[in-house]
Amino acid sequence: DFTDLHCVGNTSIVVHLFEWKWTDIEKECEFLAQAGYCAVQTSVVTENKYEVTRPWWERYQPVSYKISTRSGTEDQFASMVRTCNNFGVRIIHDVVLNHMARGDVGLGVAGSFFNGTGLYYPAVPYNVSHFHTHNDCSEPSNQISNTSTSDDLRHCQLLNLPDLDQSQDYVRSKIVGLLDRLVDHGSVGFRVDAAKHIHPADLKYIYDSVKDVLPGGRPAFINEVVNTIPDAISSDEYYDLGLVTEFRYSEMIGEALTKVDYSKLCGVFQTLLREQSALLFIDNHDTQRGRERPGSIVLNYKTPSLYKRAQAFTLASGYGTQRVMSSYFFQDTEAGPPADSNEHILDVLPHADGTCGNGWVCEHRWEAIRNIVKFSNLVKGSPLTNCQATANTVSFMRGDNTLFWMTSDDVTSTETILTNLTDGAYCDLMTDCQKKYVVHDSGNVTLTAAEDGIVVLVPDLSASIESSSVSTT
Ligand code: LM2
Ligand code: CA
Repeated sequence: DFTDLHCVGNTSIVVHLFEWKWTDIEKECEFLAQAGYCAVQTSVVTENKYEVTRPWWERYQPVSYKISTRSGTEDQFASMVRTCNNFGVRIIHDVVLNHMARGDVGLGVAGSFFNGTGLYYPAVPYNVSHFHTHNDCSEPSNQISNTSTSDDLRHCQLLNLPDLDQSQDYVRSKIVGLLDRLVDHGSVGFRVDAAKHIHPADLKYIYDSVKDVLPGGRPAFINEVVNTIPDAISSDEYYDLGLVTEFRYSEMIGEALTKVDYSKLCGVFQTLLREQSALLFIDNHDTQRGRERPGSIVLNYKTPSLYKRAQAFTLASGYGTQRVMSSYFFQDTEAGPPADSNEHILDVLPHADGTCGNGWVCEHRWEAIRNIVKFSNLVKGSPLTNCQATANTVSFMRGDNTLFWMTSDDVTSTETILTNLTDGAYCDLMTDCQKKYVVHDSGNVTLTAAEDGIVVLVPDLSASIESSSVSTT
């Protein structure tokens, strides 16, 4: 089983701290533990090619398997993992196993020499014999295309990047060595970049060979399989290999909320990858920059009110495993993280109001998202029932005594719905239970849109505590 994130307590949600430094993640873990996040997904850990303009995507071009990047040194890395584990927050890493850096002779960010044209990476070491050649790929261009066969999708080059041959024992041993080293540091899992472009049988061999993680049991793997455009590969080929990214969900939720077409929301889960495998997210570092299917709608932090609703619906549903994106502000889709004139990444500066300074968005700290994380943990394992939707409202229950409701309205509007809630006193978790509701006449409740259009009803414990304190004093 490669789906277990080894979450501590009742937590389950992953937060992607995209381009954060190890020292900042280390500082953030106390907050993440309090907020109830299970795990952090970090940016790529291995040494990458240096690009003069310092785009975020340079990190997807590995030069060696040294743990040394713009995010920090191996010592800082080790300290981060240790501290976060002590707070009960797990660490998983983005790893690039499909390819190596492209280009002529150059240096990686930790000083390692490479020759991309000659397929020579002496710091691993890899040489030309460890890569797929044009003979392994039937595309005249040696490049993956939309119409490639499944073998070509795995043997040809993705974006001109030198494609490793993971069927070779030597290549497998280098990759397993890297993953074992990360496990030794205390990491519990990996987001495998471009997993779609690696044969599942090769991944199976590699995953089976990685050692057990420190909490005990197998590491988790999030297999990145883009599934928005049908092609020769099907996501279920990865079901035995851990979690699988569900990119179709990002588009469906983006479209339903943008077009105010809530009526399709109750049926959405039946159309997705099976629950034990599905990894759901509103956006990731690619899709939030519009690197997605032309014409598709994916939300990001730039439309906060839609984004909060999308996140709330997703986390409240509890379907599959969920990942929250945490970004930096960008205009230019190539631009790397906020940095000083020496190209050092700026510190994340958390503010008390749920925002962050120095160019960081910190979606995972937004109050609405924190409240819904609390709800998700509270109802973990409770089935989703009674889903009801109109064109612009949707509601469902989790278990017997909680209700999620959402409206597209930003102004105060009300809706009365019939639920299966027991009559009595409830309060809205989105307002820290300040706002009270009464369920009456066998399950009727009148809901009022708050600022973000989201209401989460839970039993009002203060009502019962007050009445019980009356009887005991
Ligand atoms: C991924 N998943 O499968 C990542 O999520 C995605 O962000 C990566 O692309 C991709 N796979 C390869 O790891 C990014 C970025 C690309 C960029 C690559 C490599 O979206 O634009 O490609 O990283 O750094 C860049 C250039 C591209 C060029 C390539 C090779 O943008 O024009 O291709 O480098 O030099 C000729
Ligand atoms: Ca490949």
